[in-house]
Amino acid sequence: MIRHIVSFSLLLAAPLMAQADPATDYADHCASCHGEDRLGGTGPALIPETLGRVPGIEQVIAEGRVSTQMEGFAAELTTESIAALKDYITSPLDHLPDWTADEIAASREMNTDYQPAEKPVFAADPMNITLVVETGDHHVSVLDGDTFEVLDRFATPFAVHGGPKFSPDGRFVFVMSRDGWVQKYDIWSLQEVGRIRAALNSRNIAMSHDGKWLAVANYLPTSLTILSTEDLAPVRLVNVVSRDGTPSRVSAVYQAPQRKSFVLALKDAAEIWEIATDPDAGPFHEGLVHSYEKGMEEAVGAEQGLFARRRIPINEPLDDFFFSPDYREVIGANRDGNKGVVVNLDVGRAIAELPLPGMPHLGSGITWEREGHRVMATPHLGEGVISVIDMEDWSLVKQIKTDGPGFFLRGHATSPYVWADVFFGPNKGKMYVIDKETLEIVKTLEPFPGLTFAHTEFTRDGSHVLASLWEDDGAVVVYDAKTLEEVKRLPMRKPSGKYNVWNKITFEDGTSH
Ligand code: DHE
Repeated sequence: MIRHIVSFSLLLAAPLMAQADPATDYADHCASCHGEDRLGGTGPALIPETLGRVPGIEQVIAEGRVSTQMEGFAAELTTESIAALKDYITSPLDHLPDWTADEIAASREMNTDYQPAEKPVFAADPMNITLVVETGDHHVSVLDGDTFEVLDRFATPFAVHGGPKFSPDGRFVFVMSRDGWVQKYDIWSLQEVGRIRAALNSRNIAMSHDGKWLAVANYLPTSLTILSTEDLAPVRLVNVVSRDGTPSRVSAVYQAPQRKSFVLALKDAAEIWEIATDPDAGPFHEGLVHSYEKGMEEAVGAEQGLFARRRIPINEPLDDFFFSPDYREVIGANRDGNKGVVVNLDVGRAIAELPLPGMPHLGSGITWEREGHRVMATPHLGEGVISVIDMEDWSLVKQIKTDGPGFFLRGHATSPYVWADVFFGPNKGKMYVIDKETLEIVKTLEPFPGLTFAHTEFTRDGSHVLASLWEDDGAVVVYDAKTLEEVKRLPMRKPSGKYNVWNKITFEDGTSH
């Protein structure tokens, strides 16, 4: 009889153990830190928009994350339950969540220990500071650009993405995470000033020409949040809806300093938006209105003053912008990733198309002078090629073949070379040094074959180049920009982007903006 009961209970237990219930597991084990709605709490949001780029999710659920409050659940959850939980948290939400102006304002946390220093608390050149984003454990290292000493290492919100943005004087930096958190850090004082959650899922940030406003481009909700850079207070929440009433995600927002505006790439609408960052000299000042073709005034609307918005209708949604140095023209990539469209922002319409198959990554584009012409170069995310384009007539000068698709490019006015990585595929350890005149690869560096070696940044004077060994036990490798020899290796936790204060605030040609 006893034997009978045991085998009966085993029969019952087998299907029960196989039956994973991720919603209950989520509520029991995850909700207290990550929010009942998966939109984040003390832990990051667990939604595909945030997790899409995070490798090894099942391992993190099972084993936790070192140096964080994320514990492992291998003892409580079966392998099947962990797999089901991973599917659950990487599935899209069944509704579009809101994040109201009040919720944004309530999320603001200012650092009460913050003491603004009167001058930098270090002897290093404050204009030659380079920040290294370490995605391995969500920190930023503050490097002295001359000695490469780490002056500070501060914790950031989870999953920082895009370039941090500096105040025009180079003193403050603003860092954004995919969860919509924006953090303000004082480089002189080496202290965090505060942070605010501008949205639930964001793309990037842009600083206004005068340093007063910071715009945050958002996917969730479909909005642009404008913050005061002074105290991070939200000053405007722009609901992004196309002319036909369709809400649109904002792919990215860009600073257009000469135009005194922000320019927005919209993911779901055939429009480019421009938002004035100056009450008197926005996109609608007299000179520009005169240059509109007949009929364009209607499309422009009558908005005036600070944050006035202008819509520029285009034929199809464009993403991933690159601007001419005078910010009159923007090149965007179409959704199919097979062409670049040049839009003149003054006249408000497309003026040229470029054959750029293989998903050009225009946001990483850089420019330089070559044989009396200004050229721009862009890597392609879908093809092992770098396209070089003449910016006067928008013709294709050359396609430089590489051993795999790359992500980032960097140059410097003082350097005869452009540095280009391979980011995808078996050759992701390769870094090319390309001659700006001949457009030939002059050297291929591969110090860690098979490991990702990507993204470069020059020091202020262009004498050194920093490259990332993009691995958990990674490093920033410093090269002499002339001899192309390695001079130093700094251990870092999965370093991604690096940003030199001077190169960024002076809009150095060789850096993407
Ligand atoms: Fe980025 C910049 C969009 C995936 C690391 N990335 C940018 C910018 C945009 C963008 C619009 C410019 C913002 C700025 O600096 O103001 N990135 C996208 C995508 O659409 C894409 C392809 C898919 C996505 O999931 O968003 C994408 N990006 C990635 C990654 O997978 C990378 C390699 C790792 C990560 O951290 O997510 C990555 N993106 C970066 C970095 C920059 C960046 C390091 C800043 C480069 C710079 O030098 O300025």
